[in-house]
Amino acid sequence: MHPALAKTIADVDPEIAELIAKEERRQRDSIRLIASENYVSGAVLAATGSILTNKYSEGYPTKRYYEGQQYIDQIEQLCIERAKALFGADHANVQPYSGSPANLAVYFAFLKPGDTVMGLGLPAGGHLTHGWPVSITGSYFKAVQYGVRRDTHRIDMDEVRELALKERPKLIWCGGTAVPRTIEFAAYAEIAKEVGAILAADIAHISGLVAGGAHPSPVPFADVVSTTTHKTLRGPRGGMLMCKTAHQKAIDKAVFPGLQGGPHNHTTAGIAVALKEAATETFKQYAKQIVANAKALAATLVEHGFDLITGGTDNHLVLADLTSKNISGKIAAKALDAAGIELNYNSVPFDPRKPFDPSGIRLGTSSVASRGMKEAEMKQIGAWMAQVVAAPADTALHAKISGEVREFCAKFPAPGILL
Ligand code: DSN
Repeated sequence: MHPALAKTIADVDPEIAELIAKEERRQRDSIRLIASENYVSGAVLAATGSILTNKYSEGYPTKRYYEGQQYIDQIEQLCIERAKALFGADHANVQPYSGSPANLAVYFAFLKPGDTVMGLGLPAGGHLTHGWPVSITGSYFKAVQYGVRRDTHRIDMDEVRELALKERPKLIWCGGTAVPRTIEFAAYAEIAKEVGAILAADIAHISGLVAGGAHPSPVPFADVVSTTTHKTLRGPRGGMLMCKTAHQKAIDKAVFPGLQGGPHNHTTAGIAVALKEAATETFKQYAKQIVANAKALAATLVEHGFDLITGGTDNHLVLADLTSKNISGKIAAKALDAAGIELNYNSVPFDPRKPFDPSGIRLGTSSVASRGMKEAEMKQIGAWMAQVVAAPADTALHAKISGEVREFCAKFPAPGILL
C-alpha cells in the first residue's frame, strides 16, 4: 500500500492497519498458487481505493436515478467500451458485484423458477451457480448436471448432447472452476442451437487468457458470456456480462433493477483500468506465460509422481489427485501453506471423499506469472511441493522451506505491493 495511505489508516485504526500490513507481507512472502487469485497492478489498486466509493449511481450511463453523474457516466461508459473492444462483444454490462450475481442475472434474464438449466456438476469442475443443489440455482430451477468421462476426466460432448436432447434445458452453462482443458465453445453452441437453449459461457477463470489470446474466445458462440474480473484478467473483485445485442435489454434489466442496487463505481474504475492493461501486448505475453508456467508446473509435478486430472493442462489450472500419495487434499494444502505455498484443497472427479476433506489440490499460475516467474521457477516450486507432500507432519521442514520461499519471492516483486 502507498505509505501515505497506510499512515492514514494507521492514524485512525491501528488494529486494521496492522492486519492489512501483515496480510500484505504474507502476500509478498508466499507463493500464491490459488487458481482464482492474482495481484492487481498499483493503478488498479489505486482506482479501487478511490473516492468513487462515495457515489451512488443506480441505473446506467445517462439514465440514472441520482444526480452528480458527470464523471461516473464517463467512467462506466469507458469501461463498457473497453470490455466490448477487448472481447469483441456486442454489449457489456460491467455492474455485477461478482461472478455469482452475474450468473444469477443470467437466470433472471432468461428463466422462470422451475425451468430447466444444465451445467457441469461441481465435483466435475463446474461452479455452484451452474445448478448445484445447495445453490439457489439448483433449488429454484430444475437443474441437470453433466460430468466428465471416468476414463479421461474430460467432458464428453456426445454425453452433453444426449443429456440436452433428453432434458431440453432452457439454459446451458459451459465453463467452470476446475477445468484444466480447453472449453469447446463451438460444440456447446451447436448443442444449444439444436435444443433451443440459451448458451452461457462462464469464463471467470480464463477471461484473462481469452483476452490475451491464450484460450479460444466464446464470444462468437455464446449468447451470454459471464466473468469475474479478478482472476486471470487481473482486475479488482467484480463481475461482467457480455452478450449479443438481441439480449442486451434482458441482461441489463436483470442486473439492475432485477438483482442489484447501485454499481460499485470504484470497482468499475478498477475494471476499466484492468481492461486497458489487458489490451496491451505485454498482457498478451503475460497470458501466454501463465499457460507456459502451468504446463511447466504440471510436467514437474508429474516427474515427482503426482497424478494430474487429465494428465496435464491447456490453461492456467492444474488439478492433482493425491490418492496415490496417501494424503488428503486438505492435509496437503495446510502443510503447503505452512511452507509458504498457498493453494486450495479441491474435489476431483468421482471423488470418494467429502468436499470439506477431498482427494485433490487445485493450483493456478496467474499470480506467479504476475510476479515474473517463469518455467525455471515452476520447477523449483514443484520440487518444494513434492517435499512437503511427502512429509506433511514435518514442521521443521515446512519452516525451512517457508524461509527459502521468502527469499525466492523477494526476487520477484508482486505488482501493487510496495513493501
Ligand atoms: N471461488 C472461485 C474459485 O476459487 O474458483 C469460484 O467462485
